[in-house]
Amino acid sequence: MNLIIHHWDSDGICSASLIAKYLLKNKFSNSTLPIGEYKFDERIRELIMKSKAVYLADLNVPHEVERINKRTLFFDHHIQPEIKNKLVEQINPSINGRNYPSCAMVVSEYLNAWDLETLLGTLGDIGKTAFRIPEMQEIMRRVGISKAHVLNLVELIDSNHISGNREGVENAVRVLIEKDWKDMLEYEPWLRQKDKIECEVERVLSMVERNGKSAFLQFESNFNIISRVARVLVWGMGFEKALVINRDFNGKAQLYCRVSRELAMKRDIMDLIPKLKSFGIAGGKEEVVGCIFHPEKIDQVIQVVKSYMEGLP
Ligand SMILES: [Mn+2]
Repeated sequence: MNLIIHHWDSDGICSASLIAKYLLKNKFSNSTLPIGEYKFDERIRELIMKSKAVYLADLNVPHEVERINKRTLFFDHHIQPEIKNKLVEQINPSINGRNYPSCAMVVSEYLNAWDLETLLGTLGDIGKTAFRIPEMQEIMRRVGISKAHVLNLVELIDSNHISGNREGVENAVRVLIEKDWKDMLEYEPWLRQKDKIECEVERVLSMVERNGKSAFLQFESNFNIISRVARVLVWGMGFEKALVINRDFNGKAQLYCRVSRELAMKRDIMDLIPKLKSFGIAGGKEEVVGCIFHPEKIDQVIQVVKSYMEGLP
């Protein structure tokens, strides 16, 4: 069997669907990684062992790809080193310095197949700016779908990984292949999931501690909603600074810091990243910094970040 391993987000799911339809004529099985973890688990390793060929989509895991011992086609758009494994063909324009907004576009170009999935994957990664790309406008005309419906579909597709539903992510590839977009908009499991996410976001937001223009929020949830919650606090509720912590995201602690655009223009918060790297995996850009770390370090991390935030103008 041909095995597709893909990222859990809309771009990964849509890329997998394009590969399945146009390259594998729907003869495939598919799997995603444990949500939130950029490494293979036992289940993935076993599936690779049983498969004839492997297809990878939108998964920035070059260290894992180096160790695959099957013929592999590796589609991606993340900046990553050239793969040395002779069994792997790497299709990634970033190797030649070309930036692609989505893996779905890399797959579409390679297969010369531009479909609704190309649009849903691209929108998932770069948001509404995708509507400015001429190829995306052409797809919308051909499919006859509105911007609002496209946005809604992406939200439904992403509801799978946001609610931590690995099986849902994997099923979504078949849903995209088998259902027409109007039916997908009414697909019950996705609608229910989206409702649950809304409720969880509401529940969490009710616990915010206000301190002038700063928000501090601690919660426990196995939903991956931390970035969304921080956006609501700053963009929606008008806080200048937000520090959000999920104390137990499937056993790990997540931290997310966001400041308003105005504040970030005066003073970006990127120098917080090296401070957090000693605690776990950290990254970010001008106005947002995130970190994943072991829960026993929570108090220490909060102390560091709180005093950093207080020192901002
Ligand atoms: Mn992507």
